[in-house]
Amino acid sequence: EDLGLTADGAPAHDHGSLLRLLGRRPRLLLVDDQPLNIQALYQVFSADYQVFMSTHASQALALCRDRQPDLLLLDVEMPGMDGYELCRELKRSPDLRGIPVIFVTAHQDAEAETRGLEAGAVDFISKPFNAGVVRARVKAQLSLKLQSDLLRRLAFLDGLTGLYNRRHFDERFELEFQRARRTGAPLSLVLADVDFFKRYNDHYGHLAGDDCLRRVALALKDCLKRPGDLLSRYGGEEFACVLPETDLAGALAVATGMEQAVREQQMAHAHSDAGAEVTISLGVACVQPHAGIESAQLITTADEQLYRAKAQGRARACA
Ligand code: GH3
Ligand code: MG
Ligand code: MG
Ligand code: MG
Ligand code: MG
Repeated sequence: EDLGLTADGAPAHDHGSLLRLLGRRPRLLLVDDQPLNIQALYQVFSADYQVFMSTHASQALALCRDRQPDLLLLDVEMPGMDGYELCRELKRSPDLRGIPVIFVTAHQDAEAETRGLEAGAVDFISKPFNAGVVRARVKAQLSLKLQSDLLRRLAFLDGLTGLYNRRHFDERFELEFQRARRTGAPLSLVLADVDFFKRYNDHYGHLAGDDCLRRVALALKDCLKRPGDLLSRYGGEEFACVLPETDLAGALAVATGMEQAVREQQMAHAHSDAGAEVTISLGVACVQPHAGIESAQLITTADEQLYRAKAQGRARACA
C-alpha cells in the first residue's frame, strides 16, 4: 500500500500524493456568511478540490455529516452560531471531530487566534490572505489528516491476513453487545480454529503456514453475507466472527458453511488426524443480551463449543 510517505517517513505534501492517498479529489467545506468571501476561497481551491459551501454554521454541521469533507475552512463572525461555536460542536461529535478546521477571518488579534485554536482548530489565517500560503497550509493539514486516518485504519487491521485484528474485535464486539442489549436482538459469535496447525507448520514450514492462514481468512470472508457481520483474526490460527441480529440456528448455518468452505480449499495437510486437507473447528454461541449477562460469557460459551468440536474429532461446528 502506498502510504504517501516520503523516503524518510515524513508525510508528503504534494498534491499528487494526497490524491493517491485518497483515491479521489479532497473535499473542502467553506463556511462563511459572506458569499463574496466564499467566492474568493472557491477560486483558490476549485481546480484541485471538490468544494462545498455554506453560509450558515448550523447548516454546515449537516453538510459535514452528509459530505464528509476532509477539511473545513471556517469564518469566525457569523450571525446565529459563530465559527468558534461550530468548531467546538464539531470537536464534540465523535464522528466529525476528525475533520480539521482552519479559521479564515478578518480578525488579526492574538486573542481571536487563541480562541480559535482552543476551540479545536489546527490553524488560523488572517485576511487579507495570500492564495499560495492558504493553499499550502490547507495541503499541509490535509496531509496530516490523511496520515492519521491511515494509521488509525492500520491500527485495526491484522498485517498477515488483512482482516480486522483483535483490538478491533474487542472494541466492536463490546459495541455490538451494548447495541443488542438496547434493541433486544440476538447476537451470535463464531470462533474458528485451524486443526492440527502446529503440525502443519512443523511439516510445511512457517511461511507455508502463513499462506495457509491467508487462504483460510479469505475462505471465511467469502462466507459472510451481511454488511454488519464482522470477521477478525482473534489470535494465531483463530478467527472470530460477530453476527449481529443472528440467532443460534443462523449462526450455526454460517459456521457450517465456513467449515465446508475451508475444507473445499483442499489445502493438503499430511499430518492432520481430521482428514487429508486443512480443516477448521468452530464453536458457536448466541445470546439475547439482557442485564446481568456480560459480553465475556458469549466468548466463554463459544470457546466451550469449540472445545467440544475439537473433542468430537474436529472439522465440524458445534453450538
Ligand atoms: P488443534 O487442532 O488442537 O487446534 O491443534 P493446533 O496444533 O492447531 O493448536 P496449537 O494451539 O497447539 O498450535 C497452534 C499453532 O499455530 C502454533 C503456532 O505456531 C501456529 N501459529 C500461530 N500464529 C501463526 C502465524 O501467524 N503463522 C504461522 N505460520 N503459524 C502460526
Ligand atoms: Mg463573517
Ligand atoms: Mg488455537
Ligand atoms: Mg488449532
Ligand atoms: Mg490447541
